[in-house]
Amino acid sequence: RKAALEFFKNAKFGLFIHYGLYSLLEGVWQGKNSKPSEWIQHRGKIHVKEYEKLTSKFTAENFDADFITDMALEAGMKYINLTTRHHDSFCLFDTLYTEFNSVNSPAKRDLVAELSEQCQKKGLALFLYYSHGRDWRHPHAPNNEGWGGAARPKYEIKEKSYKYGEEHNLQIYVDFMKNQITELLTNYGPIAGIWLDGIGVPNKGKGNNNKEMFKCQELYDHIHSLQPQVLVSYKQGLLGTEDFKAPERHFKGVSNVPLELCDTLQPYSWGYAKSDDKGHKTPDNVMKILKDAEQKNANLLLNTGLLPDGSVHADDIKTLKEVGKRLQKG
Ligand code: FUL
Repeated sequence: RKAALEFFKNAKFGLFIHYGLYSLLEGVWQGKNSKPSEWIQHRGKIHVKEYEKLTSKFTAENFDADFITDMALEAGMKYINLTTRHHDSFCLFDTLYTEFNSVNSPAKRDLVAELSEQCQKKGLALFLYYSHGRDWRHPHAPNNEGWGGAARPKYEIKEKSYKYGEEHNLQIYVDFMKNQITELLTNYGPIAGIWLDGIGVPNKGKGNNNKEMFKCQELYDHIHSLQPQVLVSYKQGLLGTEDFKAPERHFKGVSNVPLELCDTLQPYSWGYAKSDDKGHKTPDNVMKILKDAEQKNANLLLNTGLLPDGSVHADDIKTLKEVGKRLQKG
């Protein structure tokens, strides 16, 4: 992992991609904007069966890994991080553990496979975002009771597909996540990093200790046993044994491990949002954020929210090209 860490410390700039079923709604549900847009199932209190209907519209016809990787290289980026499975639980890869995935949609495509192939071909490192703990579909994922109230959407009518009380068995969910992470580290060639985005903070009041309940250290060891070079992060650093920290945009302080800040080209959301259409970040904005990151000795993971059809927003393409030019000039 030493070489991987060296690479990461010098990488400086990576592309974050948010894409999933939520992208199809463009941040709007029943006339209301969801902030952020990728939280629309939660914000709009869309029940599991209703949300699932979006699968039939997931065609991803303009998702083009060749184009995306070229764009990242042109922008001077060294790596890409894709949301393989966000909080809504929809997977952009082929998996034995749920039918709720892109291969099973009209797209019939494994987007992780397509991206990994292009990354390998072009020498870009591939990081995989995986929502760890926050899951709005799996029956045994953390419920609001016991996990601070924001784990699941706050439905007015109880979601029937979730398990509650004695029937709820977190271990089933922990095993499910481990199995999927095993798939991600087995089927897609060399992976540079796993970016676990989770509930993270142990819920003091209720006595639930996520670190232990999610068996995080066991998972990290398992990841490293499958691919030793994989860099593991868990947002702010849950256990302190993560290889790097990824605390989002407004980080203050110092870190004892390599740091990665992430920000989004849209004004607010990570997933594509129509209401964010005006005001995407400009090359000037990005250059400033890059400079800030550099001053903090951090990489910048800059996000684009793909449009419903999987294509990149025109403003973001333009901005990234211009940033690449400016970086080359130095
Ligand atoms: C957060 C998520 O809840 C957001 O939706 C987004 O993915 C951001 C990068 O991380 O924790």
